[in-house]
Amino acid sequence: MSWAKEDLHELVRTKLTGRLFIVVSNREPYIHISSGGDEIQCIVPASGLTVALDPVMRSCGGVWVAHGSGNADREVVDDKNRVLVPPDEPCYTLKRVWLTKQEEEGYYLGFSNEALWPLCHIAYTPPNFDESHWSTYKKVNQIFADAVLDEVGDRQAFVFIQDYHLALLSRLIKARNPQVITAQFWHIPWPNSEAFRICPWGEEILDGLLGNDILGFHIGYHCDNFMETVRRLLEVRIDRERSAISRGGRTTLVRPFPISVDFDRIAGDAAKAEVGEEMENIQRRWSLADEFIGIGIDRLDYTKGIPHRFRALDKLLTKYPEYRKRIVFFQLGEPSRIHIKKYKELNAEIDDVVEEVNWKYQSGDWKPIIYVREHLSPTTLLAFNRLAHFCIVSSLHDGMNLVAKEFVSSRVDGDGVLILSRFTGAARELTEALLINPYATDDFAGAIKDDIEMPKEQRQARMRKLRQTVEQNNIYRWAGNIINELANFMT
Ligand code: GDG
Repeated sequence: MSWAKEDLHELVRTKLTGRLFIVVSNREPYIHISSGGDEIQCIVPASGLTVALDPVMRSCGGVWVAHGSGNADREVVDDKNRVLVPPDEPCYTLKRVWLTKQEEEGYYLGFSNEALWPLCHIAYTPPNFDESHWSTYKKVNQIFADAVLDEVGDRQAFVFIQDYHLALLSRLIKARNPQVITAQFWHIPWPNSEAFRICPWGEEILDGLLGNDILGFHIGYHCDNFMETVRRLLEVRIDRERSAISRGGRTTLVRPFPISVDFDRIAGDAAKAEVGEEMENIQRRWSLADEFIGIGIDRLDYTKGIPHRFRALDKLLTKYPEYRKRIVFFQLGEPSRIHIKKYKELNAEIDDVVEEVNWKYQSGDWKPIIYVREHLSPTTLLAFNRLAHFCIVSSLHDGMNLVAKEFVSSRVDGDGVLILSRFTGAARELTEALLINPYATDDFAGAIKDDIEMPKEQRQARMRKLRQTVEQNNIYRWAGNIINELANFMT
């Protein structure tokens, strides 16, 4: 049975009655921006996490606590730093937490993204453990705890914490209000214990996470890695049957909950006339005729394997020159975390490889890679998803990867091929994709060729199965499974 928005709504109504539902994450789902004049624009950031949770919040109502990062964010909130969102259909509250530049630097760029992000993604980028970043991280977790406790007051509440920025939050909330029930979802992989133990504050992080009643990861493998890490680093009792960890009289359930997307909404939006018009605009703007169109859509991050896909395209065009002038690959997406050196280097590397590959094969008006480095509207992204003959997701390591599920959901024509890295959580479910190892450049190039040559019936049969999988395992099932588990703590 597939889950609908209404089913989640009903579940929330029956199981969470009388409780306040709070989501906490670093990134906010809506950012208010002003570019000088009187007009304030509201944009949706490029982040898998916020894209996934917005439909859940639309269905549950409640409060979302997050860092206010837009330059016009303060102008639209009330005296408790709250604003109703989404702008076109206000149905839940966004409560903003303000951080100073120094706090953002130590907690967000520093500890979260220079230490925990590379620590958890085995993508050969060494983590940077800096004592002052860690102390700011602890301080900011306390700021979030204060904001949550302020909202909870003396009500009964479920707090649903998101991700690696807030590893200490549940412990801090419970220290002041042990009645609050907390679940945390870790959106990125959990490494094996050998990799994790290099973190100088590993035990404090594990202790913080064990403040939760439920701790979720995308796949069972990350749950196993977490349990093994805890077993090696802390004195705990592990119940493998129940997948539970007990420590100091408290128990944390560790469970896989593969995240997903709002299949019906994406499919509905993709079929709209404005997407069709945008497809025509794109074809006109880049004078596209009958080339094979490939796309890659990413937050520009070194874990996404972006240079690796360009090398595979390079290899394809060298080995099979007959495809020259017949393929156009669009790399789309916006820069992220650009204040971190590694990300600056990645941007420079991407520019170099694009330039090199284009220079090598360019002929007349044609070049193989078109690189659009900007924030694109959801309509434009849907138009590209629908125009593409193939979509490449070549992450070196990825908790899930929603781009793959968005591509599948938007293919209302039942066609198109997904080329998907084996090292994504999504590869466990989307087995009808062409699965690749992004490091194996020759095989990767071969997969692009196979895709181009795949007979239509086979392409469509694969896409049919992929669509069934995402339709069944949609975002409402993900949220419903977590809420069902949470409800067991209410007795
Ligand atoms: C983390 C985990 C996990 C990209 N460019 C634009 C834009 N995007 C959107 C995509 C997609 C999202 O950003 C990226 O989602 P991912 O899942 O690929 O990746 P992360 O941000 O790394 O997310 C990941 C996820 O959390 C959820 O648990 O799947 O493994 O790393 O939705 O479409 N959106 C817009 N403009 C752009 O230019 N509007």
